[in-house]
Amino acid sequence: MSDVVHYARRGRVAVISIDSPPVNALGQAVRQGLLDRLAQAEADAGVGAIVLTGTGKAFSAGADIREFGKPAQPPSLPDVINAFETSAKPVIAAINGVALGGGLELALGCHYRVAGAFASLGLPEVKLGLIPGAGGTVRLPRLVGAKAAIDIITAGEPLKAPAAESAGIIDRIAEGDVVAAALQLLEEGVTGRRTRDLAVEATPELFAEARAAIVKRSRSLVSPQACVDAIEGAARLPFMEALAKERGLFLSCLASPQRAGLIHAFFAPREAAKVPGIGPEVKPRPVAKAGVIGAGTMGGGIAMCFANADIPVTLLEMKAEALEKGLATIRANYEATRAKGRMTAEEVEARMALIRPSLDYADLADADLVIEAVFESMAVKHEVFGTLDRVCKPGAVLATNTSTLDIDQIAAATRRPQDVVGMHFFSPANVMKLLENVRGKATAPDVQATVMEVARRIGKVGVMVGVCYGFVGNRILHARNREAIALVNEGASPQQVDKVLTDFGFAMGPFATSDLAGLDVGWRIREERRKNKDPDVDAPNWLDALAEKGRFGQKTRAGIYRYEAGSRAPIPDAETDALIAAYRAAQGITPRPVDEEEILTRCMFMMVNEGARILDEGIAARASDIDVVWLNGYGFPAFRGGPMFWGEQYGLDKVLAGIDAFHARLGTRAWRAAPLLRRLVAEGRGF
Ligand code: T1G
Repeated sequence: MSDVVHYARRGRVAVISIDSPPVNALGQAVRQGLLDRLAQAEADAGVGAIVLTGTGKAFSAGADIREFGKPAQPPSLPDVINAFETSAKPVIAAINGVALGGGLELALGCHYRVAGAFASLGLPEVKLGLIPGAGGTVRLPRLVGAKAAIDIITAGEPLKAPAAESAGIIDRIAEGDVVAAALQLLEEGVTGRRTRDLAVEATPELFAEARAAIVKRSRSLVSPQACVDAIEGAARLPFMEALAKERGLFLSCLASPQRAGLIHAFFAPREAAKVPGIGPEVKPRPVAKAGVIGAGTMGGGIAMCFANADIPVTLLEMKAEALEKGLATIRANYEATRAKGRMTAEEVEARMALIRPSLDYADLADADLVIEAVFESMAVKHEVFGTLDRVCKPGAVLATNTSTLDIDQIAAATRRPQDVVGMHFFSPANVMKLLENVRGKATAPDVQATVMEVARRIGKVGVMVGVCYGFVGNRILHARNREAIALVNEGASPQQVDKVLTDFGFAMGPFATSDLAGLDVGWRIREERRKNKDPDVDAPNWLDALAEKGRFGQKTRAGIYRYEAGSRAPIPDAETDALIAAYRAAQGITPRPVDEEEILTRCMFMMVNEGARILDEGIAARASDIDVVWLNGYGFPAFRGGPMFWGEQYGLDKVLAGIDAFHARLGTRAWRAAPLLRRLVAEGRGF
């Protein structure tokens, strides 16, 4: 008999509980165990009713995602759920924790649902490029109506128990033990009903409206539309036919490359959290108090991350007006959230109270972690870290938010380089999910464990990378953007390049993004590197010419594009075209037509090649870590899985052939194929 599904008798009730840690995923053994235990209860004359529940933190997190893409093994989940629904004995689902995807579908197949107050329930399949494939699109509309079902299923967001009760997904919320509550309900004579016997309410125009809304919201994704098709089937077809239609749509989504990309994007951050060589035996240092130096855009956002995680944080500035300005920006951010109804006035005050303003380094003496977010100059970093070395307690973690400077050089300004680490946040720091943690040569293992744990506590996706110029994210960004500029030099237009990459799935193209970030940021860094005679910095080009004219982008309403007052819509600008033409003439370049295929492959192959170099140098531990950085920090379309995953799906042999062809034609060092790529193709292996 099954050891992942238990059976117990409580009087005349059979209690069936799923026990397959960590999340009671409905893998083959659990599905078979459920059927076996149901048969046991049905055959037991002493049993008058059944309670189905889970052990641990989950009722069930749904289908076992690791099984997707592998040959299906019986019994299928729809068959298991149909068996529970058609049981002659009442079945109550006692939802003890998360009930997601197939887990909720299983509960929807039961005759009555009682949930714990802290349970969360949802059908997140659309986030994996799928649709609910075990009756969710057919049973949920019968309980909540087609409109609400469309909203819940196409969004894929979980609902807390109270919201699930008012929506009609669950029948009751239990205070205390849910199994006891279910037994009590059976005592009271509750028997419930079969969801399949209920009708679906839907207005004729509902589905057309939903499809139109989805095109606007997620134009490139296939599964949201398939969700609406399945729910329309539930409204128009008899129950079993609607189930069959759902299954067909589910299987077509399962076969789509988008599913593969989105499931890769699901597992990759979970893998990234496991830093090779930093096992569970390496204990993070305790972080009960934090400090941030610099109350500018980055510093303020970082301080909010800690306050949002209930970690007291001291915010240090050198000048009172800079401190007041920083605090005012933080309060304005919170007030904006409150105005959207996502925070109360009390919560705003509680967060502000966790941020202690200071003008005195001594206030950082008892901080467990200090993050520096000041101007990007090595001289300034040295001064700050020299001071931190003097004032901070032994064992404090000293972190820098630099995005370009060498962590080892910064650490050299202290007598404790083992306590120095990079914590590279992305703007706006209180919003962007990615935290690129950077280990220096001397960074201690427990310091690495500490910043990965801090990432988890402040709700960030943490990735540990090594030291090189631009770390992982910016290094690949620079390589890609350099190629985008080269394409324009040769004849493409900025808007043509941006369109190819937004059609690919990016929210914005490289040039519109540069205008958003500000052309002055990159220009000043390049000027600083030219002043320091950095051999790798590019010669001035038309982008520098734009910046020299004070065209910094959105903030000056003119950059590569121009912007109408109050609008962020990029408008191609003749002045930019003229500057590009002048640059080409000065370089003796005769522009040529550049097609979309060339634009896409040059930008994407360059990213894959630079990623392979990063792996070769050990700057990233896994190709999927590079994907996590780009998915969570640079808006890489999740359904593509990330640059490295895309390269593998495209075919590394084809990518290598393309790189060699571009190298033969363009001859630049950047187009030399990474040795790792050549090795993998030769050995027929992937990343
Ligand atoms: N299948 C396989 N492994 C899973 C899993 C799943 N459904 N859910 C989690 N894991 C692993 C995860 O990789 C990690 O492994 C460990 O469990 C702990 O997870 C037919 C088609 C439940 C809210 O989309 O949202 O049902 O890294 O680190 O932060 O219609 O996991 O330790 O080796 O995330 O506490 C739909 C996915 C499936 C839910 C817990 N279900 N899971 O979060 O822990 S499709 C989902 C989650 C489906 C049917 C369809 C979260 C969680 P490792 P964790 P957590």
